[in-house]
Amino acid sequence: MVTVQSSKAMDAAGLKRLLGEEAARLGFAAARVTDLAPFTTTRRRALAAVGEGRMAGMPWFSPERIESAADLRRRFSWGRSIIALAWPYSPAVSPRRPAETAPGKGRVAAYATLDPEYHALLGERCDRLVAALRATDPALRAKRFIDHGWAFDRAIAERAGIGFCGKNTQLITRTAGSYVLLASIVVSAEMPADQPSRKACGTCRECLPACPTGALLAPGVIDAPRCISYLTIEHRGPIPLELRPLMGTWAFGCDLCQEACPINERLAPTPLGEPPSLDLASCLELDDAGFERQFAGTSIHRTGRAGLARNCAIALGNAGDAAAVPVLQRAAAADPDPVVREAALWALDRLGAG
Ligand code: B12
Ligand code: SF4
Ligand code: SF4
Repeated sequence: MVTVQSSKAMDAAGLKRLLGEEAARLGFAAARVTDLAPFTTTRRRALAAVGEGRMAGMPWFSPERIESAADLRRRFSWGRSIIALAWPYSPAVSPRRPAETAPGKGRVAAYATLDPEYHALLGERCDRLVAALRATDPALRAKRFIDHGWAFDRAIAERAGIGFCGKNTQLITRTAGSYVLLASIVVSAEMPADQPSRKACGTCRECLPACPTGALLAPGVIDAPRCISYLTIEHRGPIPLELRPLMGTWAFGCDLCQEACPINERLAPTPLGEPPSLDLASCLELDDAGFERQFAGTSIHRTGRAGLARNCAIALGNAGDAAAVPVLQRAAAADPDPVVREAALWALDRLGAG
């Protein structure tokens, strides 16, 4: 009896070793394991966020999803372990040295430079990881989650000890700071669970005032409808007038609360040579076919043509460069989407050319 138990324990430990080796070989920055116990604190926080309107505009982030994500055993009764994975990416700039964009350019979140875009990239790597584990046990069952809200990726990573959640709500790792994307895989194999990280932000609060829209209401608490990432990527329709001047030249996503973080100064991967950017005028003038040609298969595709054009019009208004007046006038008169026409009119007004 004793022999059987210890050999089982060795199998679990061996599988976990294989997981670590394969994940590193595939390029993950970290791979750790937690169990399927419910995420009661995150469930409470997520329900409060929805109830208090801090997730407004994302109806897919529903109480049904929250309940399912909070207790993955409900849908995956065969699950015995959750694998938490982090994929590193390069920041735009050396952290804490804010990126300057050239005239006419709009800023783009650094994760959007991953090619292929990260859902496809991480999906393929997760499948290869599962295939390696399955080679030891063809009956192994697995279900992967990448970002879609049916699993709490940050809470899983936090409990598995991949890092801790900072005051900017980002999961901060030892290997790549907060410049990681997360994936989670429920598997039917038993593996020893890792311990959560004991690190925390301490007395630092630098990210809170770095947020230009005041979306970080308090440590760990975000008002998503005020976040530039939400406004430029998820939000459909006109952007609230009072937030537009605060968005600067961000055309897709926002990295400011990561760029402000001193932990990233030490731990983030080597920055990209140049901050990723878009040519605002040419993106404002794209038609549907041009948008598809330029952005199909990239993260930026998520905005749709009109969403990106709206963002570019607002960024041109905020950039304060009168050279943008002609392109804004053309968009205000002729863009097929009323939201883009209105954003262009707003930008012209802001440039004093309305
Ligand atoms: C909805 C969503 C958004 C929304 C809302 C963000 C939010 N913080 O909830 C919007 C559109 C604003 C957004 C923006 C971004 N997102 Co997003 N998003 C998600 C998504 C789909 C769900 C997040 C969720 O469940 N939120 C609900 C709350 C309760 O959960 P949470 O933030 O994960 O909660 C942790 C902390 O906030 C903290 N916490 C929560 N409440 C409180 C309260 C107190 C008092 C305390 C102390 C702590 C605390 O504890 C939780 C973990 O235990 C996840 C993918 C996923 N399925 O998990 C990606 C995800 C969180 N996003 C991600 C990224 C990269 C971003 C952006 C950086 C993109 C960009 N560059 O533009 C920005 C960052 C903005 C920010 N500061 O968070 C990554 C995060 C990677 C990381 N290192 O953390 C994820 C995990 C996607 C992925 N699979 O990689 N996102
Ligand atoms: S991503 Fe930008 S807008 Fe959103 S919370 Fe961070 S700094 Fe604020
Ligand atoms: S800037 Fe400071 S408070 Fe904010 S996440 Fe980084 S360490 Fe934490």
